[in-house]
Amino acid sequence: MPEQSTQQASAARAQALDAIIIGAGFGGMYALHLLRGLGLSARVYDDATSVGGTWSWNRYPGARVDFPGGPYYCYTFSEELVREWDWAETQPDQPSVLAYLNFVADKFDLRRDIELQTRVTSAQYDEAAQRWTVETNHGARVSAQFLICAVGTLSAANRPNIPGLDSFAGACYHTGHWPHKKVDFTGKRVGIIGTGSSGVQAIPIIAREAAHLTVFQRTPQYTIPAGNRPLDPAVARQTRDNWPQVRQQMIESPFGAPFVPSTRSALDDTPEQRKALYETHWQKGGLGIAFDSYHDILFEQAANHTLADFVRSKIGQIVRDPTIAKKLMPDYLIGTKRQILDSGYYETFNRANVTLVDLRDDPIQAITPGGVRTRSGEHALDMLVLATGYDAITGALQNLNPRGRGGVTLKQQWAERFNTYLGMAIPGFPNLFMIHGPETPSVLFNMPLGAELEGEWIRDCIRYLREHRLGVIEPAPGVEIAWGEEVAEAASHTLFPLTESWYTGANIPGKHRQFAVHMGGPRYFQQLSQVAAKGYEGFVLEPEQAASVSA
Ligand code: NA7
Repeated sequence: MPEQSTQQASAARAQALDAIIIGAGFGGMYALHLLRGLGLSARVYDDATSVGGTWSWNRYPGARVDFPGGPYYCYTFSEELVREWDWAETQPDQPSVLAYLNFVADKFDLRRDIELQTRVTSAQYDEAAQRWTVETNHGARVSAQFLICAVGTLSAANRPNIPGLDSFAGACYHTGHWPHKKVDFTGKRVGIIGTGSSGVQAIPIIAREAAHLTVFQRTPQYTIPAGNRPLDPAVARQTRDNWPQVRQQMIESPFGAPFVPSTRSALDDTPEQRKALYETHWQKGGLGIAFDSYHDILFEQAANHTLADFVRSKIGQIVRDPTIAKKLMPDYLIGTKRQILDSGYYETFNRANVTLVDLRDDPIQAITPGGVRTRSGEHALDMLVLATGYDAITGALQNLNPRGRGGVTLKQQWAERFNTYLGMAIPGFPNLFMIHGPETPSVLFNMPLGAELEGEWIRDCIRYLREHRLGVIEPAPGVEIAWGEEVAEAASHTLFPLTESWYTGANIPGKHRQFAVHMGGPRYFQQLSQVAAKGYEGFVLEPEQAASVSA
């Protein structure tokens, strides 16, 4: 049998669907809902025990939405859903968001097409059949015309390569793989490595429970009070009553949040005026201080320094021991690492049972069975928390490692640098779509809303292909280069690339440096619409083979 026919026969033997979706978080769940709306057969696979994606995995103490939360961090497509769900707080905690996503799964009857605790072990494109064949760890073999990767931007945990880590005798947890049962720190000597969003959220809570908490800090962080509070019923009501306008405002705002961007430069004001404005935002809490106070905080170094100085002065006021305060003071450009929101983080270092180890002066040499050894000596520990982050944005896709045309794997394709078209598609990987892929606004936009807009674009694209009897969509040769240049160009107008962060790939040893986020916000989504309006400009479309569409 010629090779092509063998492949076609083999793909045909696999159970046939229209679409396979990997990931049951915000993006994957909505993609399923949308594709069902087209009358397509689709199945979602997820390794987790529940729907919810990152909200199913990140059960560490203190995990909360660190974006403008209730009532804005949610699905926006259904006014009925918006009316049915009450957010209790402005910064919903992990159990609330997970409960919400479970509610959504039930409301839209999603579960019958979601297979949990099921890992996709291989995904291979069959060129002759114009289909993907996917295998799972339970031995299932399924084929589909479309593969939608909604695998999450912060889901491939970064387990640090520290000598002796496996030798630690006590319990050791990564924040992104937290046990489902409550972890009891009572009476324990606990160590935590990492002071990103996860560490900063967990540290105050663990400190209240543990006998002693040792914080191993490599880079100090600017964090802003979250200002979490019960959601004002009047705000909730007004938002619901004006939902189409609120939604539209979020779609048009730079970060997908209901901010009205300021038109003033930080340098237009006197130091006293600036301080007064920053103080107002600080007392209110939330990201407004960085994104809403002045328009140039993330664009002009001099403007940025004014806010960085303000936050450093706050650290100096809050933390009683000046030596500890100094160790907690960052010197990078504020906002250019993931901006953190906290609930009592700096205050925690006034506690007698908390020790800060500054790894810049006192690096970790090894983890031992009994604790963490730094240059200055051994820190005896019963429990260890790794709040060391993720191989962000590209890690989960590369772990999935689909095989595209010619059997080329994604790891091979992205060995030097990742390349995409619109952040939605990858050259050489036909009929594969990503939600929150690299080179989309993803983590710098309201993620549920971004996932919706991307999912709707994919749905419309698939409808177009079906209507025009097209079997394949794939980026045209070279479009990824122009797209990469555009993403880099958009970032270059901001201060983000000047700081080593997981946006640039700097947090993973050996990972190449490439800015992974499209900074265009609303402009990005307009571009998606324009590409669609021009018949999927920049893509090569191929006619349908008889075998590509499942019966
Ligand atoms: P982050 O923001 O990547 O933070 C990871 C932290 O871990 C950060 O402080 C790192 O220091 C530190 N880290 C990583 N590796 C090491 C090693 N080997 N030694 C010491 N310290 C280390 O991840 P998060 O989970 O906190 O945040 C992701 C969240 O962003 C997500 O959950 C959302 O809430 C938004 P570094 O700064 O690299 O020096």
